Amino acid sequence: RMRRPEAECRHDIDTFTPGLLALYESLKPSEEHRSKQKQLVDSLAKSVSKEWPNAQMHLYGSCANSFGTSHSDVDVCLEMETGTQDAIEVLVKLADVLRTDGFENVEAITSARVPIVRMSDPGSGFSCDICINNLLAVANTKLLKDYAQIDQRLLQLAFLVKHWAKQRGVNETYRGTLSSYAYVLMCINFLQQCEPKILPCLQAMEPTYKLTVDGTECAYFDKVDQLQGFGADNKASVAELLWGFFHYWASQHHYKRDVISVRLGKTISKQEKRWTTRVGNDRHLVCIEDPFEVSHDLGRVVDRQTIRILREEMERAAVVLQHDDDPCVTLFEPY
Ligand code: 3AT
Ligand code: MG
Repeated sequence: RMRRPEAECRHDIDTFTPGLLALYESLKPSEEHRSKQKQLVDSLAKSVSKEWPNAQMHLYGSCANSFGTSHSDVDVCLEMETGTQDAIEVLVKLADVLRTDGFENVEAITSARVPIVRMSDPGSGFSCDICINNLLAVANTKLLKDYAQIDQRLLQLAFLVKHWAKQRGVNETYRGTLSSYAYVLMCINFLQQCEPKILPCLQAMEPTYKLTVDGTECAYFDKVDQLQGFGADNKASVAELLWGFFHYWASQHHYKRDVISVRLGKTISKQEKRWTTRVGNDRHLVCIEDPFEVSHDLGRVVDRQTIRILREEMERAAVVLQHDDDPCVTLFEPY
């Protein structure tokens, strides 16, 4: 059993900031990566417009929310009238069109919560997921992107956390751990709650952006250029924040009682959300409220066994940052 992390971080924690920032820089996608991504999107747009001239293409996920690394896939949403056809029929047709146009490994995955076509681009080798009319994902992509523009420490923290999660094998929803999207929301919520606050709560402010998707209203303050310097009173370094993040999830978060809510910029009780009993497969052991689809718990994939793995990893990370001689290496060691 490992030592429990202490409440205060070590006094020399800042000496690790340069190493962590160098790692962050190395994770950011290169210009070449971006231009290849753009080529993929352009050739996809060509294929789609032949069959569906009125379809609009949106990028979502990490290729558009600014949290993408050079290993991220490309997520595309097609907005279109499907008439009497349902989305599944359209996806099957789309898969045919893409195969004919030379895309590789084309596969319609129709049983998923969000049905998609998955394929890879022979030019770049990138993997690409295409969904239809999933405009909530387009809205939450913009929300994340807007948060990222307020304080650069969010991007730095989230890249490091995503990298840690991938290296440690806790970024796999099909195995009961958390999605990249969930980790970014955890980072935002952490920075909304630290003292002094590093991020505001955009959904609690006067809305300047409004979009209604299938009856769900997505509204928030999106004039983020007016919020530059919001977190300037908090001088915490990236190393300190990274430790704080893991320390929070290792030993401060009240898993039994609380739900983290980016929408409200704080935690709320499970009771309030009626997430106290298991309904179907939703166990609500780690509760992360989707900012727009508020009945959706992004932690619902976590079960009794994977919550233990997750918490042990959080604890390991906090201990490594607290006691290890070379935490920038040890923290990200493959599991
Ligand atoms: P990677 O860099 O690809 O790991 P990502 O942000 O693209 O990170 P995903 O590919 O897992 O993450 O998801 C793509 C987008 O789909 C992110 C978010 O806009 C949306 N999304 C993912 N999971 C959910 C979910 N459970 N509920 C609502 N939206 C989701
Ligand atoms: Mg992605």
